[in-house]
Amino acid sequence: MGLISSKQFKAKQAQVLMLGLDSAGKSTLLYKLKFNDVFVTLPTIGFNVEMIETGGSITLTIWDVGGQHKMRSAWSDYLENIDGLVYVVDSTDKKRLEESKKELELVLKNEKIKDVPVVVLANKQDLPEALDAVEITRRLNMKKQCHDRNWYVQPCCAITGEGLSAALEKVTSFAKSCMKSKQETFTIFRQD
Ligand code: G3D
Ligand code: MG
Repeated sequence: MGLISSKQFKAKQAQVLMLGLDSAGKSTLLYKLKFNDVFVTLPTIGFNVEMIETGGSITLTIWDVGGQHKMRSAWSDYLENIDGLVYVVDSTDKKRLEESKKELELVLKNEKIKDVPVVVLANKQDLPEALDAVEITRRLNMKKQCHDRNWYVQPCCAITGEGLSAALEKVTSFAKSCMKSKQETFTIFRQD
């Protein structure tokens, strides 16, 4: 028997994990999504979590986990039973894009999130030096890294909210199909 009970499958709650290097804009994004407002953020020690209504049939529980170097070893503790990964990059931070790519690579290697869809948020598009979604896709080597799962790169700005409704739509539709395929696997599992 699997570890996940059938009761959990019935709940219309998707668990979404938000990762990315420190200062990418994760906490700003979370609060913009939740309150449609911009707050002064402090470096996140541990995690923030908010429930976001999508206006549809599911609610997203979004976990924003601190991205400072010392926090990254804890990322794998949050990978259990998630329905979507949101990976945030600061599109202006060209120096750290390689580091960001390596961290994503490490996360994607983890068996716990095999098949889990990924939405990359190419944040800080309000700044003139921001790389566009095509360039972020290339620098993160998304086609290769995510060849075995659903993925999408959405340009956005956490301050103005631009791109966030499209991002939310994508995360929601990916999370729904992830939950559905878990449900199907579980049903087959029970019939055996
Ligand atoms: P983190 O949670 O990923 O560590 P934060 O990142 O949400 O704390 O944001 C880090 C800094 O980036 C904050 O500025 C925040 O205001 C800024 N930021 C986040 N998103 C955007 C964006 O889309 N555009 C711009 N221009 N800035 C953004 P401070 O100055 O407080 O460090
Ligand atoms: Mg933070």
